Amino acid sequence: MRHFTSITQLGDLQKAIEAAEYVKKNPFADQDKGKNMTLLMIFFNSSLRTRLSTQKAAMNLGMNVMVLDVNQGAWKLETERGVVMDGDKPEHLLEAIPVMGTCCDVIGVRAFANLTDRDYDYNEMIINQFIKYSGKPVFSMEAATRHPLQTFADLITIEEYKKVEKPKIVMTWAPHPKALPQAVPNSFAEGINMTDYEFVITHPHGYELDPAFTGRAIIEYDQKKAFEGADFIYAKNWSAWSGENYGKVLSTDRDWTVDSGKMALTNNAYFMHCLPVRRNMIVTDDVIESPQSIVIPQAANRVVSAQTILKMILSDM
Ligand code: AN0
Ligand code: CP
Repeated sequence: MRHFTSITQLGDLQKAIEAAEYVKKNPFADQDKGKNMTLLMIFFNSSLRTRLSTQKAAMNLGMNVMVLDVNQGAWKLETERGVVMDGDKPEHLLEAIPVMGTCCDVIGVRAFANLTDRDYDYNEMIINQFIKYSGKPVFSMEAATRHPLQTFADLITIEEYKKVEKPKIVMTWAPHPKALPQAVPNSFAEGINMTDYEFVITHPHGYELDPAFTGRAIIEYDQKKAFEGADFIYAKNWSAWSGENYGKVLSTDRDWTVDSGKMALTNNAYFMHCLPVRRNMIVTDDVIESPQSIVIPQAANRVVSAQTILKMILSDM
């Protein structure tokens, strides 16, 4: 694998999960693999987990790591071609990217959707330019439409906790005060669609996701009905994807918050969230603190996810 921008690039998911299990048991088995190799992590947006887990993963593989926060310390970057650069951005991505490529061997990029122009976001303009102009393997640390390192960690976690062959997975929209991208739910849906698990997505009307990602998922507008018999509840907020409403917050209705009453409808489901999570908006304190909440082991699997992917990239260089 040269670039990693979508979970579907893993091909054989079962094999990838086995590779992850090996990495989890033997975190320092490949200390020489990344020797004299440098990972450059580029952040256009904030991060706690992705930053720490990807850096830790690279260190476990013996890599050197550099982190660049584009909006703090680096020159502000223009991303549009053809713009007369008389504003506040002194450098263009088209020079910055090849220069970044000269300083490293592998590049990780975090560049969220701007949520104003759907075509621009869904064409993945930023990460695709890194792929085109850096000359190096590039992987996504959450791009405009997907967050595959998160999805891989989610799938590893479900594999570890599932009690039946084909668990019922329910992804539920939950309220949030700010407009968030669709990257995490898109990517999670893409990942679950690679399995034969039962898959239900529940959200208020108007929050339909791109069917290219939701695929075979059953869409259920009644959240309580969706929760019945669930083995895993995967909560996430996202902004609207459809048409004119793209990127908008249509509802902050706390009737959609995941609480213990709704969890009682499930098959004693595990509660998952990619974090960061807003308590008592997305999920109540008691649910996230309950023994059924696996958000911390889920986050811990981010190191395993990143290390497995980096190892695959290094193996193919
Ligand atoms: C981001 C999002 O929803 O895409 C990152 C999640 C990993 N969340 C926030 O900005 C709160
Ligand atoms: N889940 C996740 O990617 O978290 P960060 O935004 O903190 O990296």
